Amino acid sequence: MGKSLQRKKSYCRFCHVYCALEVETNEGRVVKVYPDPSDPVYGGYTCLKGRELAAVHNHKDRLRSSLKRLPDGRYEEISSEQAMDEIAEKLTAIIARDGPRAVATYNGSYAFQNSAAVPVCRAWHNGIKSPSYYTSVTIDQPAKAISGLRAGFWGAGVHRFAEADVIMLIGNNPLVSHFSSNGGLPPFSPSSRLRKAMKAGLKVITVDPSKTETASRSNIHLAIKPGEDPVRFAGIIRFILKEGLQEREFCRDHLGNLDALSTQIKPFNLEYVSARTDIPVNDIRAAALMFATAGRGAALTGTGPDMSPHPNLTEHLVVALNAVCGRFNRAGDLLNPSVLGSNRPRLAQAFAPRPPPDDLAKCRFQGLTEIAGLTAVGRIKEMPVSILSDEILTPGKGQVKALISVGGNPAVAWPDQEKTCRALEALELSVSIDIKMSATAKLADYIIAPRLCLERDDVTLLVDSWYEEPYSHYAEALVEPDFDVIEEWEFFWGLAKRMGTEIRLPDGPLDMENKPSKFKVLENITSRSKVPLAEIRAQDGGHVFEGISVTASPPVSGNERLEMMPEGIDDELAEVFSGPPTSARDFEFLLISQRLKHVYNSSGRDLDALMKKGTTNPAYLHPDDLDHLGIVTGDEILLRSEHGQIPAIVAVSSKMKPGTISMAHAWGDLPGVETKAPVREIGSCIALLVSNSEGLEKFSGMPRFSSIPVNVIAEPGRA
Ligand SMILES: Nc1nc2c(c(=O)[nH]1)N[C@H]1C(S)=C(S)[C@@H](COP(=O)(O)OP(=O)(O)OC[C@H]3O[C@@H](n4cnc5c(=O)[nH]c(N)nc54)[C@H](O)[C@@H]3O)O[C@H]1N2
Ligand SMILES: Nc1nc2c(c(=O)[nH]1)N[C@H]1C(S)=C(S)[C@@H](COP(=O)(O)OP(=O)(O)OC[C@H]3O[C@@H](n4cnc5c(=O)[nH]c(N)nc54)[C@H](O)[C@@H]3O)O[C@H]1N2
Ligand code: SF4
Ligand SMILES: [Mo]
Repeated sequence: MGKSLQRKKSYCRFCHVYCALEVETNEGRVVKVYPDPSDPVYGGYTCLKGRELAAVHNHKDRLRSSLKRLPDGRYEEISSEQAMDEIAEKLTAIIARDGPRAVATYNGSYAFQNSAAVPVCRAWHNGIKSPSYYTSVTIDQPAKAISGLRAGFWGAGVHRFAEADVIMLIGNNPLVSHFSSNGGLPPFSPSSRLRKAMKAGLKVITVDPSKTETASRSNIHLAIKPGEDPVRFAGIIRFILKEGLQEREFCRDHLGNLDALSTQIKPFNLEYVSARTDIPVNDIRAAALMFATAGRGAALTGTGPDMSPHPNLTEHLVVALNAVCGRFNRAGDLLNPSVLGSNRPRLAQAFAPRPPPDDLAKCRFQGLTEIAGLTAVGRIKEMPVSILSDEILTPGKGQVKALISVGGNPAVAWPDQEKTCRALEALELSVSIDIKMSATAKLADYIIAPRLCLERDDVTLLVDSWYEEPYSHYAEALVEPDFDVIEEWEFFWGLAKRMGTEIRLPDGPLDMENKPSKFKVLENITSRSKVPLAEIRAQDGGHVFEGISVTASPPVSGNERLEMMPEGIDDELAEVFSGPPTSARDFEFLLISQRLKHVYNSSGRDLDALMKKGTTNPAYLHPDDLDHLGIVTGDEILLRSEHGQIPAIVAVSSKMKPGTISMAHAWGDLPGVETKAPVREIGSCIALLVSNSEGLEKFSGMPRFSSIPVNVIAEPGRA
């Protein structure tokens, strides 16, 4: 970390995609970032957000010291050591009085960008023996984990993109979001990757109410009515079975109760599906044929259907569709190498669902429990976020009294914003680890100022299993801040040391006397990796480790089956067949969730270059809907759901499906601020439209963040 102008390799952590960069530093300061064209996977790809990384580091509003809120509401700077002393003391007292369950942590999107934060937080939590461990996963796509717990999973996973003849992307827009599920478009330089694959013959089917960037490039785009994915899946599976297009041998050997599923989806004929989904029969048939007659390639979802009604059913039907078409890797098939993953064989066999662990913590609301068990993507063990505000607000045994939010912004991201904010204020102790005074930080007792990505070591752990190449990148800290900021994991290590608890990682407990280096912590976390971490660190930038190749292993047991008809699926199918909920019929529009290129959830809104792309989260509507409502681009409207109402600024888009409105989430500010600051300048918060008690999904508590029935009030002044 020298004092003069230097240019070194690193990677971006503005989002979860970790594009390779070259970073110019001077006098311990980040000056500018450049794409790294020599990187073997990213090939010089970056997006507009990543190119602002220097501005993020040098931002005038960035917290350069931790803060403590005083009784009169003012903030006072506090050293991180002093903050940890005080917080540890308070937590110890709360645990002594109310038990460990009263202490909760919430890992938001930026906890996941620090490769040590989530594992160390989880281990800290285990150390204090509190089940109140929460992450944004349960307000994202928890249905993917739930489907694995109910149907079981295939050990070697679905076919990957590299060899696919077809992919079906449902409510996933990787060209903007850079998000991919297994089998999807690897989001590393996704546009050119897609172009190359399509040139080589890949067929792409997209299912999205909106003609997204990805949909525009696909062979078939099904502009589905939001929320009707389970109907379309049921119809497609029925069609495939009726036409005999399934992979019979695979179905016979590996699927359980396919007949029962087949009987239950009988009513979903193509005409019915077309009427419900608003997709022409011929298009549904063409997509089903294109998918089923291809040799390889998977169907997969993004957030769209997983935030709409019946996500668990949708995800179950995704598994069923891939299973019926035999789109799982067999012994000898190439798998993503996962350099940081272990050498454990990936078995080409079904793993039947296991009974849930008998020590699941019970939530106090909605009959929910801890979500725990083994899924295709690993073990899950956490509590559902959607009802955490009730766990905080409702007195009684098990009440949550302290919350540490790590790189998250509950005040704009959790459902029912008004209740969330009441809960955050009601906490006896609220800590937020955040780079700025976010909406959530404004309600915290302590705001811990963290190191930013170019100030810390990290390795590409989060997306390790998404790389098709044996690639990994270890980035060392490039600048050393001359102010008091700490990493998220250091904060938990500091608390554990003071509280006398342990932090046990895969390779054993951390030294609690002398703080280990980040490298040592990461070495512990990745102790079973295929390449030693030191070797990855020794490379100059991202590196493909030639010679590492992983294939699916032969089955050990042929007796286990994927369960096609787990308990409850029949009722869910019957409920779906009975039509949309009656309440939805009182509303004219369905509001869907969609990501914007220039922000990452609530991040990016303080960066001038990004805000040139827009300072609000517009409500996108089809031109016909504008005509019908008598409104034009730039007008201010009100959106009213069963739960609440928000202002919004109209933007016309012929890509929208008529009757559908799209808006990005996590905009706006605290509810009080929103009424004062103009929606054109700060946007508005969809969480005000979403309930955390009505319509929660079974098992996960997932709220309805998409397909929200709303009405438009075109002249708010007169409302
Ligand atoms: N209505 C609606 N609600 C939704 C969704 C939706 O589609 N619609 N999507 C859901 C989904 S998928 C998710 S993942 C959640 C997201 O929920 P959250 O993760 O809770 O929300 P973010 O806005 O991503 O919060 C990130 C916070 O981290 C801070 N931050 C930025 N950089 C750093 C850093 O380097 N270190 C630390 N410690 N903090 C940093 C930011 O300032 C910000 O306050 O929202 C969910 N909520
Ligand atoms: N630039 C940027 N990138 C991001 C984020 C961001 O805020 N900005 N957020 C990050 C996060 S937290 C996540 S979880 C990922 C999410 O990654 P994605 O899931 O790819 O997110 P989106 O781009 O919103 O794509 C979701 C799509 O679902 C469609 N959709 C909505 N409702 C329905 C429905 O009922 N059925 C169907 N079939 N489609 C529907 C929407 O029109 C939208 O195109 O993105 C991550 N990447
Ligand atoms: S896609 Fe953009 S924000 Fe995400 S890592 Fe790459 S450059 Fe950074
Ligand atoms: Mo997310």
